[in-house]
Amino acid sequence: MAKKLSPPLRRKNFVTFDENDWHGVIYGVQGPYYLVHTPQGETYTCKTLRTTLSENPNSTLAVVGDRVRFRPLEERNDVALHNGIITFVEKRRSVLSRNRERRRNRSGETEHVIASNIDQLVIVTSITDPPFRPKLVDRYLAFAEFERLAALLVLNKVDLDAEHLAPSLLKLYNELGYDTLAISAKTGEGIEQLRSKLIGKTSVLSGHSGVGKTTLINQLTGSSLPTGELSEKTRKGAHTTSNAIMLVVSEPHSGEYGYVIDTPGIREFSLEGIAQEELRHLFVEFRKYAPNCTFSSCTHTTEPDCAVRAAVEHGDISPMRYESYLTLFAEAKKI
Ligand SMILES: Nc1nc2c(ncn2[C@@H]2O[C@H](COP(=O)(O)OP(=O)(O)OP(=O)(O)O)[C@@H](O)[C@H]2O)c(=O)[nH]1
Ligand SMILES: [Zn+2]
Repeated sequence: MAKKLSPPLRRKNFVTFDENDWHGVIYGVQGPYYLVHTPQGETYTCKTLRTTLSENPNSTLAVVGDRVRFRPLEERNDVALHNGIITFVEKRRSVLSRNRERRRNRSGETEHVIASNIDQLVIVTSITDPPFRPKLVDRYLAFAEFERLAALLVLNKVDLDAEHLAPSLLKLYNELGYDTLAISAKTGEGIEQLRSKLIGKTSVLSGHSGVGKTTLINQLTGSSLPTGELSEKTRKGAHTTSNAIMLVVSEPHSGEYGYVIDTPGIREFSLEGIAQEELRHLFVEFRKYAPNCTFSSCTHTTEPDCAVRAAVEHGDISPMRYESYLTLFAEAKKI
């Protein structure tokens, strides 16, 4: 028997969480309003109240990606700016936060969360036009390691790969343990495989300008945005406020779906806050060799008898990856 849901509310004051409140996921933030997507594919524009409960103490109350419980308001007319109240925010599995120093701010948060419950980082690159940028890719991968996020490397524009660069790049990153996929957002090659890797998950999209993210998102979402007009508005809003916005990517036959977060602020995240000392642990292929370095504190840059550098010289570690490491190491802060 279907579980009974809370009846819609007449008045929005003094609402407290009820275990029959409805389930939803926040997919966008517009000023004081949260856009909530339900498992049935409906959307509600909700507000939080002082009485809203949270399982995430000292953190941003509600962010994109949050699993929430809410109560719809009885009247759904065009005059009301919102039609639901969030009564409860569930515990976050993971967070992407902007300020790593976690300084206290005026609202008393100890961290400012941009998005939550993320399963994977999708790094979109192009094989050519613009050229593949290994240092940027390795920066994103180090970030994924730091945040303990799974990473998926997408090589776009395979239709332009006259020099057949894709196979060796895919092999390199695959052997490091990262999931990879070659696609063409233009011809549609690999798009369905990518779609299946997004279903049932929340993914954050990253990649520099011109690699084809917008073309790709258009291919993947088609008309599956929760509500076209509203989402278009929030997308524009996101550019000025850096609020995250999630898009729904669905599988038309099965009705299964996943969420993709595409936000300028997240696209440009950096390794700011990651110290040199931490960076050496974020290049996965170093882990096998590092215990054989003479110094346990070896940074694999200038120390004598460095097993990582020896592995680079023997061709066991990619020189391209090692170059990326040196660049990121030079940028990272000493502690
Ligand atoms: N040949 C080819 N061109 C592509 C492909 N994907 C995208 N493009 C083209 O690449 C250019 C940039 O694509 P966009 O989708 O705007 O790239 P973007 O990553 O969203 O760029 P920003 O909006 O600047 O972040 C456009 O001219 C696209 O038509 C592809 O798979 N093959
Ligand atoms: Zn070393």
